[in-house]
Amino acid sequence: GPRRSGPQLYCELKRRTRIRTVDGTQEPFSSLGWARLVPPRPLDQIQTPQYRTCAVVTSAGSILNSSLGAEIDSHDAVLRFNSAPTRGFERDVGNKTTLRIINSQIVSRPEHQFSSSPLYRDVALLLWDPAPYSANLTAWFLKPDFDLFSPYVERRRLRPQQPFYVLHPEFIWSLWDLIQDHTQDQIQPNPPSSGFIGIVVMMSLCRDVSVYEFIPSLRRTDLCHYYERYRDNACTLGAYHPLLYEKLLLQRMNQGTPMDLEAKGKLTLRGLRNLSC
Ligand code: NCC
Repeated sequence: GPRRSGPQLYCELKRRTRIRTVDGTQEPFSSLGWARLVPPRPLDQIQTPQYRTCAVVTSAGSILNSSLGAEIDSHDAVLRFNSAPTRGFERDVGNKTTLRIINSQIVSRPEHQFSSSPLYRDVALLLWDPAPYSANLTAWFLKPDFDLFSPYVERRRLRPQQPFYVLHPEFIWSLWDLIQDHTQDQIQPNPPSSGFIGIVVMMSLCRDVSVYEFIPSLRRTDLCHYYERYRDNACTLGAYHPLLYEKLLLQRMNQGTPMDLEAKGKLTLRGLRNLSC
């Protein structure tokens, strides 16, 4: 699509994406009684009034030795991803976690110990799975990438007080459409990364969003995650996810300084709610 300026991108994002979760009003979920299973409060009203400042902490290896922990924890809310720990890494990543976005591998693969690990307790959880683009919910329910539905139902029954949502495939794919429409290349037909999904969620919930190490700082490394020894450049540039395109798009929306980007890997983004478009 045509190259849009930063302010135009904000308005496009606001116009075209609305956070949506599976709320039990559509089949097959309505017949399964999900209207009573999901949290009564919609995700975009999880906090009233709105969070003021929010931090998004990616899992990139380049956050090691950043000493960003205190700055990250000074935000009202902090979003982390999948199985990324804080324990033992507080100096660099902080220790506050308000929300965690998890993909369907986390709830279905035994090594993540979803039902017993403290990582997934006392935080709001947002779960997603790469549904088919058609977003036929019945087809998705019968054949998800990884089985997310039974662990979700089980956790809702066990801990009804925990805010725990399943992101709607239409929301995920609306983000893919947006990325595709703002690049010249044909991008791979796979959903955006948890990182991109999480950043847009926080832009909807918060007035200001600081994102750490989505765009790599000068500490850039092929170390995939700060909490593992595994090395692969694809973690930063993408293979399955259109990660490079996600990064180029958000870099155009940065309101922060080049210094912050280089030294902290920090993008500063405005929340969408108070934009006048
Ligand atoms: O690696 P992952 O992502 O959990 O990372 C969370 C988000 O941080 C950003 N990131 C991460 C590493 C890096 N070097 N640079 C980055 O920018 C990305 O935005 C990323 O989304 C995912 O998106 O859900 C993903 O999950 C993992 C894996 O499933 C989970 O960690 C659970 O083990 C995927 N890896 C595999 O499936 C092998 C990864 O592709 C995407």
